[in-house]
Amino acid sequence: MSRTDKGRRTKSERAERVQDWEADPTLDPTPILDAEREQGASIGRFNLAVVGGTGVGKSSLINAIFGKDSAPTGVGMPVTKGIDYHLNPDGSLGIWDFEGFEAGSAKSPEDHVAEGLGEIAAGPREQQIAVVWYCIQASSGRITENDIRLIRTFADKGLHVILVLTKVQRAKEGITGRWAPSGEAKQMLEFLQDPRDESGNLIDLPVSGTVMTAAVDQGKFGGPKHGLEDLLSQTLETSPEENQDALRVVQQLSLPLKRELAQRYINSAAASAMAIAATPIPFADAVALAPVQLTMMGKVAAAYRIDLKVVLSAQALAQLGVQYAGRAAARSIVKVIPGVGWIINAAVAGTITYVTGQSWMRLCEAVHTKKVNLDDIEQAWKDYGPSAQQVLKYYMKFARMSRNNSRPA
Ligand SMILES: Nc1nc2c(ncn2[C@@H]2O[C@H](COP(=O)(O)OP(=O)(O)OP(=O)(O)O)[C@@H](O)[C@H]2O)c(=O)[nH]1
Ligand SMILES: [Mg+2]
Repeated sequence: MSRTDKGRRTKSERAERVQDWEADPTLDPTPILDAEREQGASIGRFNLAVVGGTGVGKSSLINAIFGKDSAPTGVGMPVTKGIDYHLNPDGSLGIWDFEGFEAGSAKSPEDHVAEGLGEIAAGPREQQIAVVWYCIQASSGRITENDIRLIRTFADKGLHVILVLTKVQRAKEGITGRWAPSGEAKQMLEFLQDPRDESGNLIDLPVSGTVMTAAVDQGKFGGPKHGLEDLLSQTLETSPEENQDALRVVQQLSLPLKRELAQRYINSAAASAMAIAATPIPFADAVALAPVQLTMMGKVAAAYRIDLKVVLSAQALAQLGVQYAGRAAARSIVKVIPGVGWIINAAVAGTITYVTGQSWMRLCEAVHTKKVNLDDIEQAWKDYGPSAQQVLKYYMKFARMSRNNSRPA
């Protein structure tokens, strides 16, 4: 009985307090935009070199992994004869297109490539190649000596080469029901497993990996498209660490890869929030957490390549800041946590920041996949905001974590 009374009283008390905090003129949402811009700039550009004969399916692969607006079309910036550099519209992807030279000209293809690579290496830092896709159409059945020399040329310059077999046809195996390469692709695979020249000597083929792909469905005799996730994950593993986040951002094929990055920003924001509230802060000062949360939100948006200035009006952006960060968010969450009262300690600060980040990440994902229009932020927050269950779950986690942190070593 007294318990119910107490609960009711607290609830109405809370309702009164909430009124004062509804309008929060001190909350400035610009850190979101700043963080988004800075993050975009610090992550930088991913540069991919693509080598392969005309029509082998290079553009189709690029489209499949980086989205429709990314493949080289029209004229790029010719850097050296036969080697073009193409940038996507927002400058997050650079593609070095090695295709405009042919065997039989005055200079050998490998001399040509070596010279081009020298020029690229001497060029700006933001244009340096992270990884090379050497594309060969599987139906050719073999790798030519010319291919082998070119692959060695890239490797000699310290670049990692992924051998990409394109238009690989597959058929379902009778017994296992698994898809396996068929026709010439099968022959090619057998060759690659033990590459030998005509006299039976092992061929030195300095590649970091081989991927079998089909960028489009190939009907009855070739099966559905395949190998794209594999190409993406090998590209990520093969790229220098300093380029990996740029790839996570610019690729459009895998949500988990973006989530990995966003989750890292959320974890580090939650840790900062816990540090801010290591000495508990009064609830009325919850706005002290806003910059951490808004910065986190800007970074997460950048991971999904959402240009908030484009998708949101100034008013919606301001509303977003209030909705997700500072006291309004703290209020909606603290209501759910039992017995914390009106003090924000490390566990509460960590929980608030973490669940806000998770909700925002899910919302960004929905915008990225075009399921949601961010301009309708109020409705979106209703659908994607944290549930009471989630808040409780993470509060337990953060409470445990902060107890462990405060325990003497
Ligand atoms: N069967 C099949 N066709 C494909 C595949 N990938 C691409 N194609 C087709 O092959 C043709 C050439 O593909 P592109 O992606 O334009 O090849 P590219 O290497 O960029 O060609 P260039 O830029 O002209 O050198 C197009 O008609 C594609 O639809 C595949 O995996 N299987
Ligand atoms: Mg092309």
